[in-house]
Amino acid sequence: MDLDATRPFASSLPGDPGLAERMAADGYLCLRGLLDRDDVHSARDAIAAVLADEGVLASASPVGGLVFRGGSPPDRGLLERAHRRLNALDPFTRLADVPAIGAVMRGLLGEAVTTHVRKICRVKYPHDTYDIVGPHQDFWYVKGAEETYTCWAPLTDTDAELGGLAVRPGSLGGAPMPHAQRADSRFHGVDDDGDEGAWAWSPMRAGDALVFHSLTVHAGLPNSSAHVRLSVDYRYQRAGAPMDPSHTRPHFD
Ligand SMILES: O=C(O)CCC(=O)C(=O)O
Repeated sequence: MDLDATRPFASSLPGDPGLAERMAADGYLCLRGLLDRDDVHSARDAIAAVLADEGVLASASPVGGLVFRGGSPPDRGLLERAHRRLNALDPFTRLADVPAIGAVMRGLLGEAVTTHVRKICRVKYPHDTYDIVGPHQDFWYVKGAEETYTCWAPLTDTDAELGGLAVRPGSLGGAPMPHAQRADSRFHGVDDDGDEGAWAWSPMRAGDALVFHSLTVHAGLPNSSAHVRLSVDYRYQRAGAPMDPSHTRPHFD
């Protein structure tokens, strides 16, 4: 995706009473500064310490810029082991339930909101295009209730090189779309019509968050930097609504 051709995210203010209407129109909210940067940095540091310990970073100092050690991306065994350790990190799991996200979710879903146990720490290695999630709807993966929202937040500032997430505004309102296995990625996705102007993307700062509906088409972007990209995605739905069993267990469980 040519990021120069995309439009910038429209920002929303966390306390705005019109957030639900905005979500209905655009399918996403870009909430600048929603999260406390200290909380985000605590999650980043805890995750980076595990990655440094697993030998993935160039520097044993976790915050040494998250520079990748180079060579091939970690193999599946290391990935699974690392993710099991990441799932147990308190600053990573706690961030999903901070009051700021809770208030946004209650505005969208009503008072009784459930956070999915399956919280995902995305570790995107430089130039590992096979691990890039192309255009897709989360509903295809999440199943359960269509009225599920994802909160995606970078744990470091992101720019065009680091990539981040792009969304296709207004794609909400449609039905679940068919997904097919991509030839060039380990993920399934939807066909994209190639209209880059229909996509939104902007650089983000640690503390910013994107919240989107499970039917909103969005895409992870390639990481062409020398750094590992860290982000989290957490999911929320109405308490009591159907939930796929895979979302009642940790990622890589
Ligand atoms: O972080 C990424 O690269 C992709 C994340 C994503 O697609 C999602 O949270 O649904």
